[in-house]
Amino acid sequence: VKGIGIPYNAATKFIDEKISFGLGEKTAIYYRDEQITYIELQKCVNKVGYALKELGIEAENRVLLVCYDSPEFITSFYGSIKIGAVPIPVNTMMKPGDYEYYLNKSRAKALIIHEDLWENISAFRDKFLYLQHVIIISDDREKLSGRDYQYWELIKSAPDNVKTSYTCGDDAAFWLFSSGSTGEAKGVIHLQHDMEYALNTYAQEVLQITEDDICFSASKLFFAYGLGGGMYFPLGAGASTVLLSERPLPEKVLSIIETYKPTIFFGVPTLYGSIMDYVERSGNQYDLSSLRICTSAGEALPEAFLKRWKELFGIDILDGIGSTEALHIYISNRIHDIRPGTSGKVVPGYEAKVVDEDGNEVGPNTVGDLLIKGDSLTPGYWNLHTLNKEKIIGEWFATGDKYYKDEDGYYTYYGRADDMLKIGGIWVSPVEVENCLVEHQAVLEIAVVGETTEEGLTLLKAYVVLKDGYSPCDELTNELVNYAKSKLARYKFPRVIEYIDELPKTSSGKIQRFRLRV
Ligand code: 3UK
Repeated sequence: VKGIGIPYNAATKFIDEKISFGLGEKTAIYYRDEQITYIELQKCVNKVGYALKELGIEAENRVLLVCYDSPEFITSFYGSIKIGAVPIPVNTMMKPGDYEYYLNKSRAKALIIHEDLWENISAFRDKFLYLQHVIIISDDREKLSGRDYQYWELIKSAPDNVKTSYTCGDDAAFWLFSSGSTGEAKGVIHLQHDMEYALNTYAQEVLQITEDDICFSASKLFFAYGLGGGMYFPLGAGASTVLLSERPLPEKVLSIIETYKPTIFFGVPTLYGSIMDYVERSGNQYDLSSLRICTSAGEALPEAFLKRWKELFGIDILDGIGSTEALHIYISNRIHDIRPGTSGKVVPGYEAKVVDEDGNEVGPNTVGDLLIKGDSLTPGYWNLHTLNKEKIIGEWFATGDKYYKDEDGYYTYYGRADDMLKIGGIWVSPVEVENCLVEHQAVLEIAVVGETTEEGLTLLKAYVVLKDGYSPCDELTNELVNYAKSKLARYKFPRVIEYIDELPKTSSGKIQRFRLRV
């Protein structure tokens, strides 16, 4: 047949090949008290693919996934890909307006969603312009469909085989949404071959992952970082993954590690910090000796954390920088080659350069803009023609990060080129938080910035100018915090509020956020 190219489908590589390579009976997923083998996983992937096809989902149709970390996340993801549809896993902590945006922007025809999350947004259904089918994942597997579909009911009746779509390596496989500084999220497209590229580079070369590994990612699967660490790295290597559907609180994370004995752990700096605080405060002993390596990404890992973690648990943390656009980590420290306080060296398979405003590469120890190159990079953002022209420069991609490289090739993070903040490893737009709080009756003006803690992490801080008739007090501070919590996703409220008389501004009236940064 002409015009279909060399067939390549990521579900073949990450699921079906495992069975043809003899790993069918091996545990792919540990979830609560279940152990799911590769063959069981494959069957469910096929059933989801079949069921979606039956509902009329075709190749290139988008499917939005609002799922907790669970086997259903993985079956929905690969089940969609197998039939050529394009899954879009999104953050489960968002507000109804965000889901309206994701659904309409992507024109997703189907939504696969956990029951309690659907209950939060089902009232807004009329606003979901392209949505045709809702598939609900309930804990009660016997629950029958009402107006919508029940995941388990669909699965039960679907055959466990489905034909793989005629995709090629350069077809879109999935999207991820990444927050932008204006508050509008950008749809980052990823191709069928991208996951294999990240597997063969970072996971193989840096983590040296093998079939014997058990991965546990505290970072959720809907983040690009967690998607690799908790799903396609272990599956691609024929290893196993441990899934945690709940919030990764220190106590929970520690108990998961002791119970399932993972060998590789993926976390963000704030989590490492809160685990260490928790362990030191509680005085309890935890046995994390199953871990051979821990990785950190999302924001720079404070140097002190590395030492403290090593003293507490005897394990190294590998800091590395990745992004949603690159899919995973492209500069990283190595096992036995860690330079604390840096992001490490370029991962084999990628190239990096630091350039000045004219795009010329700068010498060592000079700060500039970080550009990267590598085959897992996004072909572009959905429907953002102008931005694509700014960010994609031939084979190079402008990360938006300031970096410098030393004589030995280690890269050190030097901040963002824009106002975006990383709070707990997750993007927060100061503008979005400001726009929310300025609606509060007491607030005249507000500027939100990142405040660096003693340890080197970033906290969200709001400088507030009050309207006449209001004066600063603890009650008002609490009220403002609760206001933000009720309107925004839960990680976006300011931890610190400081009242000031006026905001620093340019002559044209633009708030000078940089003057407020400390
Ligand atoms: C920042 C870091 C310093 C940096 C991610 C691993 O974080 C991930 O993706 P996002 O799209 O954000 C990307 C941006 O976050 N950043 C990430 N890691 C570091 N800054 N040191 C680090 N180690 O500004 C970068 O441009 O949310 C991380 C794997 C996949 C990912 N998507």
